[in-house]
Amino acid sequence: MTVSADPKELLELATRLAAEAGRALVRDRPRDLGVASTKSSPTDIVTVMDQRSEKLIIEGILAERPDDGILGEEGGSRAGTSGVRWVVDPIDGTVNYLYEIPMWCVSIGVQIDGETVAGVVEVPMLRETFTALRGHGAWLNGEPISAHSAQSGGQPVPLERALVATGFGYAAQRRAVQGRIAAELLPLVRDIRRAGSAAIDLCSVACGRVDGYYERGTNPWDIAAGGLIVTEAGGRIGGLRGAAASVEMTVAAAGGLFEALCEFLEERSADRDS
Ligand code: LIP
Repeated sequence: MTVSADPKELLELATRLAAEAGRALVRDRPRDLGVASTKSSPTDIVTVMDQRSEKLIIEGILAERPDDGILGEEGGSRAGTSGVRWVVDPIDGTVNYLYEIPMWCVSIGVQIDGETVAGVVEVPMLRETFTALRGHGAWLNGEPISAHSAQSGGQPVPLERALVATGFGYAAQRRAVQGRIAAELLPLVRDIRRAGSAAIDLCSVACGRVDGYYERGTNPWDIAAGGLIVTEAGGRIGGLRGAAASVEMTVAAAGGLFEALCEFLEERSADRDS
């Protein structure tokens, strides 16, 4: 059952907590930051700052909304009774954060009865805050954004002129397959970019910094906020063969290119690890 929840108020809380976590991640980063633990492989890392960021965000949520549910990347998940669920990636782009590469962010999506209604992606090193409210649009630092690339005058971008972002998993077998697929795509498109954060890649689609994005292996916390930002900026997000975006495959682009990217990936069964 959903108690009264105003998406605008949820977005305001999410944005405030993402900004607070972002400031702490910059201010409190130990100079000797190391790897606190690993997950799916020795290179799938967690730092103490991922854990502190998630703790700060969850404590801030529950202080104001104690009955909400939470899905957190670093284990801070809990069931709720309000119908509102917060989907939290305390640092998306953890490897970039560890190596002091600026392309990392805090991503918070907010769902009511399973539908994402608000999202924020906070990119502290770029001083950029991407937000979206279902049915009301998407913004970068408060200014409206569009997935229709400025470079193409708002026209659909053909595959051969597309700047495409992607990412790779942590398991060697999957990376070998992903590398082969990226190698086949490379001569067919303008170029490829690999930023290291799915949430930032999705925001880049939403504001026309890349024309499309695809990745196999994204988690719900990687794409919850960025997926809403894409659709509210007029883009499309989904999986292959008409499926929803999922860990199997996430594709995002403006119309026209979205279908062409999906066709390329479907022809190569890119949603498999063999
Ligand atoms: C990252 C994803 C990115 C993927 C990276 C990594 P993390 O999430 O956002 O798309 O390519 O390998 O998984 O692990 O930094 O939270």
